[in-house]
Amino acid sequence: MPDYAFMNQRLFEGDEESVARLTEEALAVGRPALEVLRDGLIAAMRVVGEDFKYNRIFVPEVLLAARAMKAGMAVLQPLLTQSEGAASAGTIVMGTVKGDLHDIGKNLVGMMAEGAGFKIVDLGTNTSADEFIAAVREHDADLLGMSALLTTTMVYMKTVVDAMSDAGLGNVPICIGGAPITQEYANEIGAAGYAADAGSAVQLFKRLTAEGGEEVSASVGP
Ligand code: B1M
Repeated sequence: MPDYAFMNQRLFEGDEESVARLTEEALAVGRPALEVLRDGLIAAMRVVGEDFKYNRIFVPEVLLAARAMKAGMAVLQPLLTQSEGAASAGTIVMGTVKGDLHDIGKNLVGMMAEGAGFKIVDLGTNTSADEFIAAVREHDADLLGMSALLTTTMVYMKTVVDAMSDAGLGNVPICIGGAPITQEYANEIGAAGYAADAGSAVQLFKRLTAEGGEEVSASVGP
């Protein structure tokens, strides 16, 4: 059994080489990728978030921890994105909204959705409504996914929902997520769905693309 507490500590300290190596070692002894992700990486990031909140650590330390988290995610990526089937489940345009640079959660959602057979068009961070709309049109997307981690940037999701509607793309289901997002907020801004984590986001995407955008939510899985 891998020593996840040790791995958490290395991530907390921003030791990306150790985190990558420990991730590889956990996989090598047969631990499932989702377990390594949940217990080795996400658990540590939760502590980083708490300590950041209470000013026990600051942006430079959080940046290092984020880099270490990404090093672990890079090791897991081939396993998480391994597609379940040959047929494409649909195309999803995804991005973090304007003003927001957080991308770890969005990347995780993208990887797991890719693993479920979706084609992901990742617009990265700081994405404007115009960029979302252009990408949805260009790729004839089946769904638009938005992520926001700040209470100051989540409000931009409504701007995008409204702009999509004004652009005649109101039929494309929009799914939102990120730490401050709730189902109530999704309802309020007219998004088709909300998911609390990457595992439930994939279930939600499957339902939304199959059902053509009914209002649903999900909150199970890693
Ligand atoms: Co920032 N940050 N940060 N930060 N940061 C938070 C979000 C914060 C909650 C920390 C805190 O105070 N406890 C706080 C926001 C407070 C608020 O708005 N109320 C905060 C702040 C204040 C800031 C700055 C303003 C700090 C500053 O400069 N003074 C600044 C803003 C920069 C900007 O964006 N303009 C900032 C900067 C940064 C770093 C750059 C240092 C770094 C980001 C690095 C990166 O992403 N490349 C960072 C980090 C790492 C965090 C915390 C610690 C961790 C976020 C993370 O990666 N979590 C975060 C604390 C927290 O969230 N509690 C914090 C792990 C990830 C797996 O979870 O992203 O929630 P998460 O994703 C989950 C779900 O939310 C969901 O599934 C994912 C996987 O399970 N999900 C979706 C996400 N997107 C989804 C989309 C979907 C569906 C589900 O559908 C499309």
